Amino acid sequence: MAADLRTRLGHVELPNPILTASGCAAAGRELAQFFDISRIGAIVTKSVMLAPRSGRPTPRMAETPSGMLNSIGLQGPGIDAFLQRDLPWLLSRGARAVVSIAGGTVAEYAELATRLSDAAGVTAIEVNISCPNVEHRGQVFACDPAAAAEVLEAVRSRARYDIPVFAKLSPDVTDIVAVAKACVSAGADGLSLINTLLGMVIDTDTMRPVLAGETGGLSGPAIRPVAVRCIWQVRAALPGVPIIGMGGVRTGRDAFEMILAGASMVSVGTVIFHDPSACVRILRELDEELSQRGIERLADVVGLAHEPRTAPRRGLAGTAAARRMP
Ligand code: RRO
Repeated sequence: MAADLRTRLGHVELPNPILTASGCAAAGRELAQFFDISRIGAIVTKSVMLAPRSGRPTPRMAETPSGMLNSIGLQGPGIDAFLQRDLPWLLSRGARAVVSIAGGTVAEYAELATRLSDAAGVTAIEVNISCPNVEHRGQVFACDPAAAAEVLEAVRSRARYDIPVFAKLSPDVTDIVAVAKACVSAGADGLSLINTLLGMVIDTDTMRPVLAGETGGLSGPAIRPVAVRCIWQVRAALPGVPIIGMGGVRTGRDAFEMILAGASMVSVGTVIFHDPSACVRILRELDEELSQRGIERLADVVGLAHEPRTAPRRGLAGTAAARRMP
């Protein structure tokens, strides 16, 4: 690697900023046949709940222009099986594990945080308060700043002090900055931006919704500009708060765009379904994007797009990043 890609997940240092996106690689096992999963910054697991859950009925995936809809409905093995089987396996592979958690109540999130804190080897907790595929919108805690804060406060107070806690937010709100501020005030160490957008497809032959669950979460390149906008707005309002950016990243250049907007880590999701080794490819491409521009350290360009446009468009001369360079 030519550039220094180290980054910080709260107070934890990662060797590089490329992570999997929750829900797109289960607990990492499927990806291990394609690449060494310890090479990327971390595996972010599918959101785990207290109890095993079979999820929504099928069909639960639909292709859309430049994206896809999913209506999985939080399928998973539950925390006991995760702790007995999946976490030890991830650790045995030398991977860093960011564990995504989801619950139907504040108490469930708190219990999950306790269980994960009792286990060894959890790098961070991503608190998924924004799953679109739940029975009631009232369960989407990320749609209300006060509800979001309640969950984050409960998790932060139960999670071991050395485990960073990130809140995963929904773009389906009028003011994502208000939700972000509420989560950070409640103790979140960082923010994951963004979950999928609520969408729907109707089959014009059957004249019925394609998904059995009717609505689903829209992901893929179609949502990348929405993600970049959310990262930008939150970075502008909360410049010191680490952001994991995600939403339609397919290439190293896409990841670089999110970094310029303010993300210091980037999760890769939907592209994994047709390119299972996308994470390592994107890592290599990001390194090339930085090297081609003479950028030696990733940390120097996080949020760079917020600086006034005084510099040549390519390169760092005249920017704060350049002034920090030796
Ligand atoms: O399981 C899902 O249906 C799901 C979740 Br938990 C989520 O956070 N986002 C999404 O698009 N699907």
